[in-house]
Formats: sequence, structure tokens, C-alpha cells
Amino acid sequence: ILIETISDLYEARAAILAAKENSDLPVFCTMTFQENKRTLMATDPITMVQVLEGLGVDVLGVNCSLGPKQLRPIIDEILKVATIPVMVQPNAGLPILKGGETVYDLTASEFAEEVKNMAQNGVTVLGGCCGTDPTFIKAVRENLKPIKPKKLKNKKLTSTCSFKNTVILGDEVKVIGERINPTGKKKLKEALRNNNIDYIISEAIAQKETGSDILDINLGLPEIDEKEMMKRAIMELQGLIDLPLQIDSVKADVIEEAVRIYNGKAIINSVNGKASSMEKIFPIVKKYGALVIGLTLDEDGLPKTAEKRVEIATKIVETAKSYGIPEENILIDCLVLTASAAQEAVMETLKAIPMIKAKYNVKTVLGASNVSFGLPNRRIINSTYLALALGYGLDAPITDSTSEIL
Ligand code: THG
Repeated sequence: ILIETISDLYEARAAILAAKENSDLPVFCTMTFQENKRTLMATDPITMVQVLEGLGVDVLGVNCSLGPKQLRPIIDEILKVATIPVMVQPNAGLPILKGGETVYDLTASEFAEEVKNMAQNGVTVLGGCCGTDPTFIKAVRENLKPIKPKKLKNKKLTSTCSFKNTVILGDEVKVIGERINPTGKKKLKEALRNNNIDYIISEAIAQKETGSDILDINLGLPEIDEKEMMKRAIMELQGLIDLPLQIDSVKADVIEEAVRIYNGKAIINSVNGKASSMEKIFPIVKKYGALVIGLTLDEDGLPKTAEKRVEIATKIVETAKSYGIPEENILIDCLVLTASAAQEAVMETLKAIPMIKAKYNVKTVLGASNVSFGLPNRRIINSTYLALALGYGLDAPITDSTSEIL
């Protein structure tokens, strides 16, 4: 099934899901870009690659848009990150009006020369779009004869994205804003009861302005319809804020509905080492190509030692792999509870971080502010513990970026 000439990532997602839910055929998807390297609806090449690869297409790329010359910078960006075959069907150059008719400015042989160039750079499925005809395709075929398909050597990134902004985890610390969570927050609870989406939006903006890279969204309140509220909040937020969203719920059906309507590659918060949790969450992670946070607890609870946390992380990663989820899409949370109850345990959490990262190519997150529950001077405890955690290699704290001392 070839899905092509798509300007809206949301439509690409819908079409791919429809194809996959109704057939076992291979799915190719190509989008259409403008010279500013974005689709009409503002998706950039790297975001397209992250989302389409996540959804499990077999081939991705570009068609229509521009001539092969103008497409070069866009294709270069795709080739830098793609880990599956890349396809391009350019137009026969740029359109010009000649005697009241639209014609394209490249000849078949000029076109075929440019297309050969793309093949040499790593594009492996080639053809033509507007302005091309069988003579163009024949010239392309002749020109490609001596060329061997080049295999791309890119490694999968750990990335999350909205429809127009990709955040890569691992290179530098990324902040996951925790404020959209009713735990201990009177005003947010009230807003949720009153269906006050504006309040949620204002919390999102405040977090973006103070440096959050990703927003955690937890709307679990017993007296509201969490699924409906989650859907509404996502639709509103993704229209206004370009930060990727982290879907935080204890209910698998809320998570599934949320990642289905989210126009991007979400983070799912969370799965844990219990068989019942992994069975419910991993199929969703796989189907929608999401990232998932694995909490290091299981049927026996939260372990005391770093070694036991590594054991549970191992179980989570290996089980995820059996569902076809790549290591790169897993984030491990070594979990910290309040230091008031267990002072030694908070250091075991930190020790586990480098141990897990040495074993697998996974990134780590941590809800660092749990450390200070029930204690005075929470902000100072939080910022001190967070600094320690970053020293141990934490990739992304879940924290409150609006706090002056984190
Ligand atoms: N790991 C993962 N997800 C998580 C956590 C984690 N999600 C939830 C939590 N922990 C992180 N989020 C919060 C949200 C709120 C608070 C702390 C962590 C919090 N609330 C204050 C209170 O309860 O007193 C109220 C603060 C305010 O009003 O501003 O502290 O560990 N994967």
C-alpha cells in the first residue's frame, strides 16, 4: 500500500493505522515538503522519520513537492536519521507557465542525472511525480543500472515528538515538566472538575517558558471521566504547544486512546515489571511506536538494592524486545521514594542508573521530587538530589521547571 503526497502528519498516521489494521501488506508512505523543509502543516523531515518508523512502515520518503535539486537538503536530513529504506519521487523540476500550459524545467536526462545522485547518497526506491512520463522513468532506469543499493547505517534514536518538534534524549539533559498532575494540587483538581482546559493550557505554557522540553500529562481524578478529559486536553495542547507529550495514566485504555489521537510520538508513563502491566502496555507501545517508561518495580514491590532494580529493568527490556520494541524506545525509571522513610534507598536508586545504562542502550528518567515528600525545604532537597542524579547519568528528570530552585 502506497500512501503519498501527504502534507499533514495526522493524515499519514491515520492512513498507516488504517492500512495496518485492515491488511498485512507492506506499507510505503511519502510526504510532500516545501522549500522551507517543512510540509504545509509544518512537519520537518526528522519528525516524519521518527513517527513513520515508529508506526512500522516499510519504506518512507518524499514525493511531489519540488524538483530533485530543491529536494536535496530535505533528503539529506532524512538520510541522516532513517533506519529503513528511503523512497523519493520528485517532480520534473519546477513548474513554469509556457503558452498557458504548465511545463516542468528538467529534461528526462537531467532528471535521471539528479536521481542517480540520490541513489548514490542512499535512496533506494526511486521514481517520478508531476511532469515526468515514461521517458523519464526509462532514463532513470538506465542511469541506475550500474549502481548498487546503498544500505543506511544509522542507529535508532531515542526520540519523542509532537507533529513539528523532535526531542532527542541522551545527548543532553531534557526536562520533563510534571505540573499537569493533580497530585497535591487543589487548583488543578478544581479545573478538572470544572472542565477548565484553559488552566491546563496555562500550566503547559508556564512550563514551556521555563525550559521544559517534554510535558507529562496526568489527569487522573476519581470523580471525572479521565479518558474524555485526556482526549480533550491532548487535542487542545497539540494545537497550541509544540512540546512532545508524555501520557501518564494507570489505565491502559486511557493510554491507548491518548497515543492513538496524539499527532506525534508520545512517551507512555508507564509500564512496570509485573506481567499484568507488560501484557497490557507493550502491545500499545509497539502498535503506535511510542516510547515507554519502565518502572523498576514488580510483583514483589520496589526493591531495596540497585542490583535488584537492574534485574527488573532487564526483565522489562527483554520482554519489550519480545514484542518487537527496540531498546531505544525504552526509558528506565529507577524510582525514588521519600528520603524521610528510607535514606539508604535513595542512593540505591542513583547507583542503578549507570548500571542499567552500561547493560542496555536505554535512557533513564526519574521523578526526582518524590525524594522530598513529607519533608520541609522540599525545593532544596529536590535540587540537591537532582544534581546528584545528573552526575550519575540521568537523562531526563521529571520535575517542575517553574520552581526557582528545582
Ligand atoms: N516516575 C514516573 N512518573 C511519575 C513519577 C515518577 N509521575 C508522577 C510523579 N512521580 C511526578 N510528578 C509529580 C507531580 C506532583 C508532585 C510531585 C511529582 C508534587 N506535588 C505537590 C504535592 O503533592 O505536595 C504539589 C506541588 C504544587 O502544588 O506545586 O510534589 O517518579 N515515571
